[in-house]
Formats: sequence, C-alpha cells, structure tokens
Amino acid sequence: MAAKADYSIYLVTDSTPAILGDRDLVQVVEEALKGGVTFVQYREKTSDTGALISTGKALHQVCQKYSVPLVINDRVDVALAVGCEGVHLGQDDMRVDKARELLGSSAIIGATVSSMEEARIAVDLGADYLGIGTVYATNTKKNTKDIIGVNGVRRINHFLERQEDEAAKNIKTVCIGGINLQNIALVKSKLASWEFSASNHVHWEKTIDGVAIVSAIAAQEDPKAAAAALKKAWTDHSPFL
Ligand code: TZP
Ligand code: MG
Repeated sequence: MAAKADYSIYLVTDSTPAILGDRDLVQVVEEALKGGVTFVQYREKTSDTGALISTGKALHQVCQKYSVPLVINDRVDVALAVGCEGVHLGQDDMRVDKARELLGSSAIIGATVSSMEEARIAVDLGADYLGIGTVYATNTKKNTKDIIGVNGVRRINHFLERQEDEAAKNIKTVCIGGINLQNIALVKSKLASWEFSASNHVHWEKTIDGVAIVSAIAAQEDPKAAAAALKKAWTDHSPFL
C-alpha cells in the first residue's frame, strides 16, 4: 500500500504559455510548495522523454525539500526514471494494475474517473486515489469529454461509500476542473455532506480528500499566495459554520 499522502491542495502542472507565461516551471512549483501545496502532479503533454525526465528530476528534488509527493501524468516509464512517488493515469493510459506491477506496492497510483463504473474498476485494479472530474468547464483542458459538475462528483463519492469493500469505501478522492478561490468552499461543502441519525449522531458521508488545481495556482502572479489562500479556504471551511 502506498504511503499516506495529503491530497488536500493538489497542484497539477502545465507549462503552456497561457499558464506559465515566460516563468520557470520549477520556480513556480517551488513558490506553490512554499504556499502549502500538499501534492504535485507533473503533467506535460510532450513526447520528449529526455526533457520529461530532466524536468521531472528537478521537480522531484524541489518536492522532496518540502516532503511533498510527486507523481507523473501518463508516463510510468518517466516515473521510473525520475524515481518519484508514482503516476497519475487517465482512461487511455496504462492500466492501473500493470503500472502497479512496474512501480511496486509503495508507489502512489492515481486514476482519472468520470463515472461510477470507472471508479469501481479503478478501485478493483488497485488505485490509491481517484481524480474525479471534470467538475467545471475549464480553459486549461478544453477537450474534456465529461463535465459532471459537483453533483456528478458527489454521486461517485456516494456510490463508493455504499460499496461493501473497504478498498472502495476508503479510497482517497480529489476532484478537478475549474476549482478556484471563489468556489473551493462551495465545492467542499457540497461534497462534505452529513446527516443526523435517529440518535442525533452526525453521520459523515464519504467526503472529498482534496482539490486538484492548475490555473488557480500556477497561472497566478503569486503562486505562493494563491496556494496559501486556497489552503486557508479549504482548511477553515466547516459545513457547520
Ligand atoms: N483534467 C480535467 S480538468 C483539468 C484536467 C487536467 C484541468 C484543470 O485545470 P484548472 O485550471 O484547475 O481548471
Ligand atoms: Mg492521461
């Protein structure tokens, strides 16, 4: 089983000019780490394996300085070469069980899911966490096929909670797509629902463990301040307030 990770403020990188401008990716990520990002995914849609490995190594070094896990999007081979904590796999990437064979039991393996069926399969194949989305339409990834909204994420969370096995009940979940400082508290409150039992005990339903964010951190002039503000909004928010 992969080591415990804090998924709460999960940064996904993007080096396109719209997000990064002319800034250096590693420096932007370091600023975000200073602001309190708890998890980093290196997401780069290039086939230049050498560049992926060298930037991946630089990112891993900086993440290690802040004791934050780094996973690589799509590419298990790059994760192995970098020696980082794991991978994040979409529906069209390598299967989770195959990645597990290659990376070992201590690796962190995440899977993107947009439906209950995909969530069930990813759990069965041994994913450590699920990236559920897309929540809101976003300019960062225009070709997303499934905009499921907060209610779609909620349905998947409820489905997981109702499963009989601990693997499904306990799997970590983050949601992704269009999350920012304006909507983070709303997203958390809609996904952290509860009910009172007959004996007046609060019964918490399965909640989301974090939010995965690109532009609301990495495209901001001050990624450190942006990450810190998001973290504060996430941490301070209580559905009872
Ligand atoms: N997958 C679904 S939406 C998305 C990815 C990688 C991009 C999210 O970017 P942003 O800027 O946080 O909306
Ligand atoms: Mg992918």
